[in-house]
Amino acid sequence: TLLSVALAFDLGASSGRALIGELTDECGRQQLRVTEIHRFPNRPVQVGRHLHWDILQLLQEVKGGIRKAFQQGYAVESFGIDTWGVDFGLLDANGELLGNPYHYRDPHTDGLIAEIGALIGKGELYEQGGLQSMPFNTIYQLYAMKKADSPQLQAAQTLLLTPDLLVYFLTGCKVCEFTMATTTQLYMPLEQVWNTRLMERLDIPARIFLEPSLPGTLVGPLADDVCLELNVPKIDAVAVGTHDTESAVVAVPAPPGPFAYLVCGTWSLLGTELDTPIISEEARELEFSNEGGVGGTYQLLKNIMGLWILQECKREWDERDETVSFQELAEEARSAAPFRSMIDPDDARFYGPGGMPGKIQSYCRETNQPVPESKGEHARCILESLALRYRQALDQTERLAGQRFDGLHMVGGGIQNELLCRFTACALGRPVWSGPVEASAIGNLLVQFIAKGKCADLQHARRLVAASFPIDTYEPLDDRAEWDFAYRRFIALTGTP
Ligand code: LFR
Repeated sequence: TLLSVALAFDLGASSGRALIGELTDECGRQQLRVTEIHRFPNRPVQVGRHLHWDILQLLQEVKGGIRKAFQQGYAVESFGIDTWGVDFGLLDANGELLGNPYHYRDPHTDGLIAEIGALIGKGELYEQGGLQSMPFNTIYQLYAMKKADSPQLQAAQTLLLTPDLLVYFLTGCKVCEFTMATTTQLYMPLEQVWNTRLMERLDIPARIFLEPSLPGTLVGPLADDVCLELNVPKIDAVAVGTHDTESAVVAVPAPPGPFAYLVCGTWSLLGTELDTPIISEEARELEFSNEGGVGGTYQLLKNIMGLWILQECKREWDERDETVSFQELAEEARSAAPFRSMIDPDDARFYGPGGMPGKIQSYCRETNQPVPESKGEHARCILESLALRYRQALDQTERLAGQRFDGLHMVGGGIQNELLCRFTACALGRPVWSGPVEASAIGNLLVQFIAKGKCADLQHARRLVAASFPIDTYEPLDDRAEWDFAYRRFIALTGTP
């Protein structure tokens, strides 16, 4: 029997998708069945000096997904939207969008980590926000606008983070979902309030921030004009764990008890789930984030540059008309020589778009290593370096949380790269359990089911994931000594054990 049907939109930095989730019960055995009904590219647009999201196109695709769900006969009861963190739109006093939202890789935040760090004090910033200072954090974006005397910021009445903005366009209801709020670096996770004093000191208007709503909050029904336009009934929007990373963590099929995970996509988020933030001296030195999660959790995690580096290489090669698929890249990496050269994936040069193969070459040249020439050598260098970085981040997570983990759960689109999963198991010397791929969309659906009382809690949700999706296990191979040796080289290169 069919217990409930929900619709999830998961928007990533390069594509978005809509998935139907059907919660079923066969003789007391509950399962979640998901079907992808819509997928679309997310193409940022450069306008003058700025890089923007095409927010109206994204809205159009979300509307298209809602229409398709009903056209295909699904009796959808609710929908939820999750996206990447930190980005936002500003509304004026009439509730209209002011300008096109900036893309988090817009260079207008260059240099602002140092500037705000000097103004406020790095220690104080960390003690209050509990976040790794990343150039894209909302705080730096708003400060960039303030420094540019942005008329938009002056006119702004309300700030809506991307998922909340899309939900607002569809329902007319304004909320600020909690997990996204905690990515701004303007929220205080220990006190659980906005950091209005910090806003004042930076001249960021406190009036634009709404009181956060917890994941699972019912936002409101689709607006009448949207129902008319799409010819669909008035289904409810649920504020899920609207930050994609937090939705993905909901879908980690871990049994009860502490576990370590890696959400693997454009970014790699590696960490563990806790009840309270850890804002210690050591956490600050290692720059770990405490992000608000679903169900009263905090996620202690490290943000690592991730498959972005490989995606950018591929984009460059495709543009040079040397088109290559991720599959082919993995094949070529497999046959390239092991441990020839390695990079620190978090070196700042890899953050911005463009020229990625050249950046890898210059990094290797500067660090007196053999310079990768072929595509396979580049890909091997990236994948091995990421695996080594994961080992380092897992060690650090264990130290901070005072836990030892038997293995690592990997979820998200990046796990389709089997070589990366295998390298990670080898680098860790521990098993990797991979799956599900569509973790964010699945977590999004599960929070909708929790909101409607169809699923009890996080533990129930994770049992459902384990019962519904295949999980692959990668065991480390017997090349331990080589990986240990490579790890020592990696530590010497990056300078932080
Ligand atoms: C992953 C993610 C990360 C966040 C980065 C930028 O998609 O949401 O958690 O740090 O994107 O928003």
